[in-house]
Amino acid sequence: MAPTLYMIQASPPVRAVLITAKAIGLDLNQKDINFFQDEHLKPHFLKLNPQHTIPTLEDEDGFAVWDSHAIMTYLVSKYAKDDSVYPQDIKKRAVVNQRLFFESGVIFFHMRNIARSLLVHCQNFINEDDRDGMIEGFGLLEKLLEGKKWAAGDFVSLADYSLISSVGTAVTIIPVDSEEYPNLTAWMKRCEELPEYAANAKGLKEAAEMLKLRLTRK
Ligand SMILES: N[C@@H](CCC(=O)N[C@@H](CS)C(=O)NCC(=O)O)C(=O)O
Repeated sequence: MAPTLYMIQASPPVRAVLITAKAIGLDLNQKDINFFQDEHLKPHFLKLNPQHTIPTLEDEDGFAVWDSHAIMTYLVSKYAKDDSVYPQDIKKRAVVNQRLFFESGVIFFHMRNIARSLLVHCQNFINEDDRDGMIEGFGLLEKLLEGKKWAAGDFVSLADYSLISSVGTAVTIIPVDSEEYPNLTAWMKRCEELPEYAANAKGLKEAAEMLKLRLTRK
């Protein structure tokens, strides 16, 4: 039976998992969680994931795991035909992992703060600290990409899937100048051309529309 992914399309970490599943040719049973009705806080969901975050994955025998990075590495380890997007080679894997933790601790940290302030607290502006933090994150990624085609080097990996889901969302409201960030801009374009990127498109559009709508509210 296909693993079940509890999700909403607009969420960047959900989209990172969807890109991964598409890349490895895995069908997921996609189950929408209604945030606006607090479905993630209902007992049946809390039993699966007491941290009440999406994405959450449920696989056979009631096995549950959450956090997109943990889900992505689990799915590849269990279901992928080869290790290309998450190499067994210890050093290559260490670099992929570093980028995944960078996404989690730096880029998504700021993206989540921004999304919360706009969508949960109904602000119509981005807090200066969050904007500065995100811009600093863009700058670090620009440096990480120096001389590299992909986030972890010369191969497409889970690092690209994770980073493009949140960076691609962030730039819809904090645009980056291609002259100031040439590596970042070229990398985003390369990611958009990957066939598996299609799994990101619908949710990205939804997220961008929601965020921009809040920013234009009086
Ligand atoms: N680091 C986590 C972040 C997950 C996360 O914060 N998801 C948000 C939606 S984008 C969420 O579930 N928020 C609801 C909550 O925290 O109660 C991941 O990569 O999965």
